[in-house]
Order: sequence, then C-alpha cells, then structure tokens
Amino acid sequence: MADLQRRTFLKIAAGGAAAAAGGAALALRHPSPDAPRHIAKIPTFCELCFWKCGVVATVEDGVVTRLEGHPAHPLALGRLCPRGNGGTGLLYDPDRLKKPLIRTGARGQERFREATWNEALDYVAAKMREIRAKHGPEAMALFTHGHGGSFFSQLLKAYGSPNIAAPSYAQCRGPREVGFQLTFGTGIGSPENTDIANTRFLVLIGSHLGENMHNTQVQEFAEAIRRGAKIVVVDPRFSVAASKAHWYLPIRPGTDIALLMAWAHVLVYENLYNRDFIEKHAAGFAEFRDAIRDMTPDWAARITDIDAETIRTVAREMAASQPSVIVHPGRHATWYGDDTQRSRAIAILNALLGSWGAKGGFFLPSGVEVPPYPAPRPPQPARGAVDGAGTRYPLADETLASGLCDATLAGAPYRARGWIVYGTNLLQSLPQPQKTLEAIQALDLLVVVDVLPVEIAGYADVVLPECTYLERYDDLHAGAFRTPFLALRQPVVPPMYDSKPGWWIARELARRLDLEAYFPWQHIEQYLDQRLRGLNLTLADMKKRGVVVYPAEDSALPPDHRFDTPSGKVELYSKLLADMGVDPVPKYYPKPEPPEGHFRLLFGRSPLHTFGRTTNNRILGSVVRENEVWIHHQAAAALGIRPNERIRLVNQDGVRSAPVRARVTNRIRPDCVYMVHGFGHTARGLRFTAGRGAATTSLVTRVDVDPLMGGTGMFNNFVRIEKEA
Ligand SMILES: Nc1nc2c(c(=O)[nH]1)N[C@H]1C(S)=C(S)[C@@H](COP(=O)(O)OP(=O)(O)OC[C@H]3O[C@@H](n4cnc5c(=O)[nH]c(N)nc54)[C@H](O)[C@@H]3O)O[C@H]1N2
Ligand SMILES: Nc1nc2c(c(=O)[nH]1)N[C@H]1C(S)=C(S)[C@@H](COP(=O)(O)OP(=O)(O)OC[C@H]3O[C@@H](n4cnc5c(=O)[nH]c(N)nc54)[C@H](O)[C@@H]3O)O[C@H]1N2
Ligand code: SF4
Ligand SMILES: [Mo]
Repeated sequence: MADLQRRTFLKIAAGGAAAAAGGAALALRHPSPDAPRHIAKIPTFCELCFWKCGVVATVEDGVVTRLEGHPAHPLALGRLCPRGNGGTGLLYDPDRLKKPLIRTGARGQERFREATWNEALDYVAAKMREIRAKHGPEAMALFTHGHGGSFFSQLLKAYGSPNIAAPSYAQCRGPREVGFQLTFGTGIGSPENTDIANTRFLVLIGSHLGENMHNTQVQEFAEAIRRGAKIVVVDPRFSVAASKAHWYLPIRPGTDIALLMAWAHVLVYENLYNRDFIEKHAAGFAEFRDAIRDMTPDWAARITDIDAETIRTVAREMAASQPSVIVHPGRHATWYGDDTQRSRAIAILNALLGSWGAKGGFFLPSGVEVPPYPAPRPPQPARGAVDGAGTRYPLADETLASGLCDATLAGAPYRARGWIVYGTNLLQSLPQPQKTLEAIQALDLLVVVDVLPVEIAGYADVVLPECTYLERYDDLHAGAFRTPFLALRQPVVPPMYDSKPGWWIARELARRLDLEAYFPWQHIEQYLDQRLRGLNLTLADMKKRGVVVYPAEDSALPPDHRFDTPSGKVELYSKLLADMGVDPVPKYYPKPEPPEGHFRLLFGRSPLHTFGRTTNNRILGSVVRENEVWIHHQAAAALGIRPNERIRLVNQDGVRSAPVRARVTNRIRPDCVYMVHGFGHTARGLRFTAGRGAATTSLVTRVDVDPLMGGTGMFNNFVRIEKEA
C-alpha cells in the first residue's frame, strides 16, 4: 500500500493517471465493437470530491469513455486526480439508485418498494406540509454536502427553515476557519489560498498531501518538491508527504500547540520574526511575547517528544525562508477539541513569518460575482437554528451538522421533525453514529437524496435517486482562487434509469409546497442562461468552453490594509477571546492518554478514495479494495500479530470493528494505530464494497467538542486489538 500510495502520488505529479482508469471504464461498458460513429468532447466539472476540477469528458456513441483534466480550468491544469479519472465507475455503477423508493420495512431494514416520481414527491410534500402546519417550518432540517445541494438549500430557505448544515464544517474545516478569522479576520476557504507552487518552505501539520489528493494542491506540492523547497512534516505517522520531507517530526498526538508555540518562541525571542509585517499589520505583539515567555523549546520537547534542538533548528530555517513560508492550515481540523486554538497557533506563526499576502505564502484570492436570478427573498424564519452556532458555540459561523443531530435528540431548543439528507452519508460522516441512529428513529420524516444505496438511505422513508454529476446541470461554480473563474457543470450524457437532477427534484418539491415563486424558471437552462447573461456570457457559449478565467486582481497587501478583526490588525493576542474568558494566546493542555493495552485511533485518506463515497466504484475499488490498520511492528510483535492477519479493534466503550487486515510497519508511533476512513460499509445494496474493511466512525464514540465553535474532535478514541479467530 505504501508503494502504491507513492506511485499514485508520483502519477498525479506526472499527469499520467488517466490511461489506466479510462481503460477500466472502457472494459466496463464498451460502446460498440466497431469504430465509434460519434465522438464528442464535453467540458464539465468533477464531483468525486469537493475540489471541483474542470473535466473534459469523451463520449463515444453515448458512452463516456474517458475523463481528463480541463486544460483551462485553474483547479485542474489539464489533469485530474485518480479519483476524478475514475468517475465513470460511479456513472456505470450497477448498484446505483435507479428508481424512487418508499420504505416498507422498519427504518434500517433496507426494505422498500419502487414508486413513481409523482408518488414519491407527493408523499414527501404531504409530510412537509404536515410538519409545517403542526410544528412550524423550522422543524425541517437539511443536511447537505456537495455542489448539487444548492437547490435544496434554496428550497429549505423558501420553506422557512434556518436549519441547513454540511458535515464539512463541524466535522472538518470549521476550527481552521475560526482560528484564522480570529487572527487575520478571514478564513481559509476552499480551495486553500496557499501558494505552495512558489513556496520555499512548507510545514505540514498532519496535512497528508499525496494521500489527501486535492488535485492542484498535490500538483503544487510536486512542483515545490521539484524546485527544492524545504519540507517539514509533523505527523505521528510517516505519511506519503513525510517521505518527501527534510524534517519528519513524529509528534506525540495532540501536542501540536506546544510545538507551534515553541516555534513562535524561537522566532520572537531570537528576534527572527518578520518585524516589518508585524509592525505594519499586527496588534498585541507585546502581550503575545509575554504570554509565550515560558513556552520554550525545552518545555515543548518534554511534551511533544521532539527534541529541543530540532525545534530550534526548524524555527531558524523557517525564519530564513520568510516570507515565502507556509505553515499549512490543514483542512480536516477536528482532532482533539482544542482545534480552533491549534489553528490560531498556526495562523499566528504565519503572521510572525509575514507569509500572509506574500509570494510563496498565502495569496489573497480573488473571485467573481454572478448576479443572482431574480426571485423573491425567502421569509425570515420565526425561530433561530437549533444547532447551537452563535449560542452554545459562540464563534461558530456556519450551522453545525452535529448540532442539528443533537437538537433532534434532545428536542431542545426545539425538535427537528424532518430531515432531508442530500449527498452526505450521515452514518459515516457524523461521529457517535449511535446518536445519529437514535435521532433518526425520532423523526417523522427522513428523505435521502443520493446516487447510491448507502447506509443512511437504508433508514429513509423516501429515497430519491439523483443522477450523477456527469448526467446533470448544477448551479454555476464561481471560484475564488489566484485567478477568479466561472465553471459550468453540464450533462455529458442523459440521466440513466429513472434518476433525476437535484434542481428538478428541489423544484418539483417547491411546486408541491406552493413555493414555486422561489423557483421562477421552468428549466435550469433558462436559469443558467439568465445568470450568465449578467456577465455577458451565454449558456450556449459556456457549454462549449466549460470555464471562463478572469484576470487576477492585484493581490499585494497594502501597507494600511484593514483586517476584518476587532482591532483592524492581525491579532496575535485576542482581546475578543480574553473578554470571553478564553485564552487570548493559544495554550497547550494535556490530552487523555491511551489506557493500558490501548492505542490511539487516528485516521486519514486513501489517495484512491473520497471517504466512503468511492469505495463501491469498481474502477477505484479494484485498486484499493479495503483499508488496513497500521500497527507499529513492536506493538504487533508484543501482541503476536503477523502482517496481513485479520484483527478487530475494540474501543474504550466496547465497540468492536469489523475484521480488518493488520499492516505491520515502522511508519507509525507505537502508541497509535491508523486507518483510512470510508470503508466498512454495511449497506447491502453496495454489493462491491459492503463487508470490506472496517469503518472508523463506529469507533468514534467519544468526541471532544471545541467549546468555541462546536467542532467534533475525533482523535481521543482508544482501541485494543483482538485477533480474529
Ligand atoms: N469518522 C470520521 N468521520 C468523518 C471524517 C473522518 O475522517 N472520519 N471526515 C470528516 C470530513 S473531513 C468530511 S468533509 C465529512 C464528509 O462527509 P460526507 O460528505 O457525508 O462523505 P460521505 O460519507 O462519503 O458521503 C457522501 C455521500 O454523497 C453521495 N453522493 C455522491 N455523489 C452524489 C451526487 O452527485 N448527488 C447526491 N445526491 N449524492 C451524492 C455518496 O453516495 C455518499 O452517500 O465527513 C467527516 N466525518
Ligand atoms: N484522496 C482523498 N483526498 C481528500 C479527501 C478524501 O476523502 N480522499 N478528503 C478531502 C477532505 S474533505 C479533507 S477535509 C482533507 C483531509 O485531509 P487533511 O487535511 O490532510 O487532514 P486529516 O485527514 O485529518 O489528516 C490526517 C493526518 O493527520 C495525522 N495526525 C493525527 N493526529 C495528529 C496530531 O496530533 N498531530 C499531527 N501533526 N498530525 C496528526 C494523521 O496521522 C494523518 O496523517 O482531505 C481532502 N482530500
Ligand atoms: S481532486 Fe480529484 S476527485 Fe476531487 S474534484 Fe479534482 S479530480 Fe475530482
Ligand atoms: Mo473534509
């Protein structure tokens, strides 16, 4: 697997991944034995993950035979990652949802009957009317992830609910956004504004680029390596990125704040920080300097297991490359519950190095505004959202998916009665799945809109089969990156089976709920064309081009720049936090340690998969079919575990995983085990992947919730290892 990962990493770097995946697609569904009569090249953008790379699809006699990177798309630069190349494995997945389904068995039994769209939509609309009448429109919630969810958000807003959440906030990048907002007055966003291509020094705190396969980021990482940029990888596990690093620091898990603040200590007390940037742009330097007085490398060495001399050396090297340095903010930041403070420590370090707005640091992205389609303003909901953002979790600025689930269970501040779940498999993406299941059992209505019969669909009252991204239009993608761009998703083939695009499903529900006024167009083509005309473009033109790239704005930071923080400056010391009774400068607090005989469970990504959404893809799944548990060889020897042996993990609450293969390695600290997230499916309809590997989510029975923004820290779970008989 290590070798495979390395090869995959190099493949994207060389841009040669297309052939293998494309060939497999052909084998799956060859159009005709003779030479094809009609070949079309149609631009669109990818949805195998959330990076949204531009794609050019080759369609031969109505069959998609090849997916390649769009040469003009700034997030693709002519290449796709292996997952994107394998997108036809989703389109032609024989297990796809094919018809609307209405539940006939108990929730979770996966027993359904097929229905017509009319019947299924009438059913959902009737229930939604009932909920609105009895409990108010706020009692409906939407969970959504992915570009196609926008029309469902529009539907819920029109209906009058504020309860709209994605797991990509409280289970992913939320703490990072808040940590950077507190410091620079702005979050990082997606795609990240890291100028990796031009950096001289890249510090990766867990961010496992090369396994975390966000296309352009990995291309830029390869470019940085080629140019000889210095790379530091801080990770309890020797990741693919670690194999490219000048310094690999196998940190004791959960102690990064100590390391980051010790680096800050060296920069400040050895006078190596970027004086010019700090004097021009920062506030609170004196308070900050005082607060970190005792956070020395020697202090941090005792906490992190990284020796003090290495901490000093790396800090000095970092300083020597400033401002062309990136201490990478990461993306999946919900680890230990103090994640906003860790992200803030990362932000502060970047400020000390003057990397914000610098070449090879963080660029200031520029975007494009697309005029909205004229429509009535949605009603103001009578009640606020139930999730706790802005109340229980004061600094959360997006809705918390976990908070919606908690409120459904608790019935407070009021109970959500119905969920629409679009493109998120909540039973894998929310921690503490037992809680999710209990919340589901308390619902009056559960509607799942998906492309595959995933776990959450097995609990739905109604399952609505969406067509895949290759078979539909979605809303425009107005990207903010180095250059602003506008991209179109369009169908490259018509929908297969009885599946329908999200825009159509949402609009049909709106019609049945007397909310048609909020969707004042008949077909999405009309909607898209009108919006494009606001930018002097037409749909016909965009269908040919796929993407329009605009010139970048001047991205230099003016000397008098006003940051969107309370002081208007970069805040090294946060008075806002102090006033809340919270550490104004990040501090390290100890984490729980694994009990005797237990290991800390860590997880991450496979380069060939996106969570659990690609594991049933025959193209990708035949390369990486199951996950394995990384165990240090000494720990394995002590337990008598041989390489490839089947084991089970049992967590601190007695939850037992499915059987999974052991990967005995010296590439992980002896106190941790690691696996890739997304395997261990139990849904029967996922015939290819069900029963392969083990799920991480079921073992995440403990969460450490970030008190500032409600992120669910998942890395304080401990497992012991059982040999499988
Ligand atoms: N235990 C654990 N939990 C995690 C994580 C982890 O590493 N471990 N990672 C967290 C992170 S970083 C994130 S961002 C979230 C991600 O969480 P999710 O986005 O919920 O990820 P998936 O579980 O893969 O669910 C994606 C669902 O979308 C469906 N889908 C795919 N394409 C389409 C489409 O075009 N239309 C529709 N309607 N559906 C589609 C798939 O079939 C699948 O059911 O999970 C978080 N939760
Ligand atoms: N191929 C692929 N790429 C993806 C995705 C995918 O599903 N598949 N998902 C995308 C999404 S939505 C996200 S959010 C990102 C997630 O990717 P990243 O932002 O890179 O985040 P994580 O998955 O949390 O990172 C996991 C790494 O952190 C290490 N780690 C664990 N504990 C600690 C610690 O205490 N300190 C340090 N320094 N390191 C630690 C783990 O060993 C592991 O190597 O990936 C994106 N890219
Ligand atoms: S990074 Fe890969 S999977 Fe994600 S959008 Fe780009 S090509 Fe698709
Ligand atoms: Mo994520």
